[in-house]
Amino acid sequence: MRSKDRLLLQIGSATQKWLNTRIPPRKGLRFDRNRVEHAAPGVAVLVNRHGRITAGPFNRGVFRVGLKSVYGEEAWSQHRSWAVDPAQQKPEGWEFRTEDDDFEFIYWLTDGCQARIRLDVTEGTLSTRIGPELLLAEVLPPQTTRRWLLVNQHLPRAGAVRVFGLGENTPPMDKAGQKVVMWNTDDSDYRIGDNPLYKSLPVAVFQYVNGPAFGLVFENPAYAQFDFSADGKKMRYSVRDTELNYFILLGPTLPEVMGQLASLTGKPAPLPKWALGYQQSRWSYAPSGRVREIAAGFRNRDIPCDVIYLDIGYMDRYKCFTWGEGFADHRDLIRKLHSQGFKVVTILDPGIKIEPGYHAYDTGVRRGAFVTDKKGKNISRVVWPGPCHFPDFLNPAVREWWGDLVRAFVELSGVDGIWCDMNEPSTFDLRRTLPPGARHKVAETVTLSHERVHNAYGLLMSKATHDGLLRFTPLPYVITRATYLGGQKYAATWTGDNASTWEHLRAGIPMILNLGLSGQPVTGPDIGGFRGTPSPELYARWILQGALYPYCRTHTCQGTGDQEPWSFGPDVEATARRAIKLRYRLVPYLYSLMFEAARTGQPVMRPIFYDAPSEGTLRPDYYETEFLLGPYLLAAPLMDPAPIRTCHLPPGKWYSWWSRRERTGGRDYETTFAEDTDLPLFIRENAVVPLYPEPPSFIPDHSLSDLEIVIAVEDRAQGLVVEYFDREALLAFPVQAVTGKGHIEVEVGLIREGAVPPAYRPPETLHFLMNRRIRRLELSSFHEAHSLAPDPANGAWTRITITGPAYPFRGRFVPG
Ligand code: MIG
Repeated sequence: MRSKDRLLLQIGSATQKWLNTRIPPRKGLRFDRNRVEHAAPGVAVLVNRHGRITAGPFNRGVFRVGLKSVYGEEAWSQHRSWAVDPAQQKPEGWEFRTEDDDFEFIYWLTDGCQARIRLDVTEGTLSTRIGPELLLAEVLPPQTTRRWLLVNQHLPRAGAVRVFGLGENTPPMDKAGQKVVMWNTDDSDYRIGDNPLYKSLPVAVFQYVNGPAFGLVFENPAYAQFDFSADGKKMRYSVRDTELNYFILLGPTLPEVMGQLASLTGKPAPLPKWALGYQQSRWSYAPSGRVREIAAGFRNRDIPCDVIYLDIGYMDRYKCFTWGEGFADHRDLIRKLHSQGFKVVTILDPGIKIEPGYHAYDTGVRRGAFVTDKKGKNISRVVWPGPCHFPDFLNPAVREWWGDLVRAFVELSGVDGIWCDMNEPSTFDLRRTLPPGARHKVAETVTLSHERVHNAYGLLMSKATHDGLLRFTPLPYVITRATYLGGQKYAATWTGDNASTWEHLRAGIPMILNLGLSGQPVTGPDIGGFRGTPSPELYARWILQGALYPYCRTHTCQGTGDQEPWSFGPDVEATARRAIKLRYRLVPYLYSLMFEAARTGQPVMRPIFYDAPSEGTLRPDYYETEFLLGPYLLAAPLMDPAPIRTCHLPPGKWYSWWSRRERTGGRDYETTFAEDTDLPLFIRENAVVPLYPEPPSFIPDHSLSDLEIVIAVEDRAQGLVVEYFDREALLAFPVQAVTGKGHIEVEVGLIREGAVPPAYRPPETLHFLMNRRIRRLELSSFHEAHSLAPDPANGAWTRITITGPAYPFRGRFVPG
């Protein structure tokens, strides 16, 4: 970038910060001297001079606190919650006690410990004990000013604690000592350390070293700020509004915190299986002939790819729901790409060009679909198409209108999914978003100012898009840049305009991990970086680790060099092919992880301390540069051009993916090039990892005839191989291998629920790869044939093939 442009950008973003960021007051009026208005096992309501406190269990392991001051405008909570589904409120499993003047809510945690949340009536403060230990306490009553609510939390429990989550943020991953702002912002030149960015996920996850984990979730879409003390033990949350719901997620482990978060804000939407494939994008592939070339490039070079993105260049002068001159043949283009096994995803921005005669504009004006000023006049701001109006996604009727536009567009063109961009919302002026006083109509007679709902705008654009597609396809595919608490119900996300630098490569893993811990399981950065052109070494390293990201897409800005896997010479092309083929081998495993995310809210990519929060795993040098893919794989990618690094393996036994050599966990290792190749990857003991035996060039929508299952049994290996699922239907194999006296008992069952497409047949042939020398098989279920042979990569492992029907399967593997 030229230095003049850079300077302008810097001035612009400083002005934007000045106009949009707020300094919260240090103190306000205390919500103390309360009177009990209502007290029952489900909820206690306290009132004081300045407002009211509502406290009670939300559901299993989740406690809710509502604060509402008497100041300020109309309450949104009376009308809607955009993040939390009140239908999920089932205060089961809680007991209620009153003692003196105080109330106590009691919950038994899964580890047998008792959690007690005590509400001090007079002070209006809460304290949470786990067993005898005080875990969390409010140091002061909640406070209010005419514009703000303030909550101060203190963690009195001894021991070191780290603070994770908090949505989209650059390293360091641990937010202790930091200020984190929630205000969706299009910072198109973001640096490491900058915040706020595009998304607001006010979820703080506390993890003690060798101790419990718990979470705090703050529900309010206005401007908010978290301030953490250097030791992570004091936290202040300030929100520029006069109402707030916050929630305590009791844990006491990280996987349970994630389950509680999903029960509170919703389960991630199942995505179509092809969303797990490699995706290719640039701003912009145009005209359509260029898109055909790119598609052919993948197939001719034997590099697997599932999705090609069309950025704003496909539109007629950037008008949503139109096709420009270069894409007059778009229906033919999309038909052709489909025939080659590609899916096509097109971008949509919220801004609708002001142009009478343009259908989206005309119908929008007629329906009163746009955000207005106080006088009811549609607000105009410049974005790519020129002056635009902005759909009021807060209004359910407008979401319906937008959903109709999306559905019609997709139906006519054959497009497979929608990419929502610029939905912070972003505008081309100094403020770079809508004015604080703009009005949103949240119900027939109620409007709210933009500044109170700003962070929900992108979420509701993705919801409108998702719901529109849902009328057309059972498994919508939406990816969004801006989102808010609960966004996982509608869309996958990416981390916006990163840069083609080593620093940004290193930010990728921590960003995905914290987004995952904030409830967003399918995310990833632009591989290779958006701003600028990566060096061949940088792209090679990036595609190697990127091949294992939950969301795997290369994308770049306009005006940069080519950024396809083959753009960096034959060596990098070969590396990219190998990396992407590894991903395609892993698709059955990734699909099972997506299922787990959709059912229980577990992130696809997890920090190495996820189920072992030890001193060894809770060191930033390791947890920011390594990751678990689901429960069973650990990657320790090379983060710079050097071919060797040190990594830490959590306790237990591990095997190198490539050499299958055994490693003992709970230790640091040097990865040696020859043994680990350029992507150090490890399998955990007791793993069950399903694979495609041969990587396909795109993900088929049926199962393949063969499936490979890696079983690294120590005493009991368990897993679920998910072949097919959507919202209602499931076809899966539970796999179990248990070591007995002189043999290993192996079982593969079959689960079928709901209407699995009739053409969907489970694989005929199963290949097991087991971490033992196996001499013979004793099979107690019927099969046509079986064979066994030492694994060519490592003779201590055995390959076993069972031919049709491969399930249900039961047998003994006899080692020797
Ligand atoms: O003002 O559509 O983050 O991925 O290529 C820039 C053009 C708008 C920002 C997105 C980026 C996309 C670009 N967009």
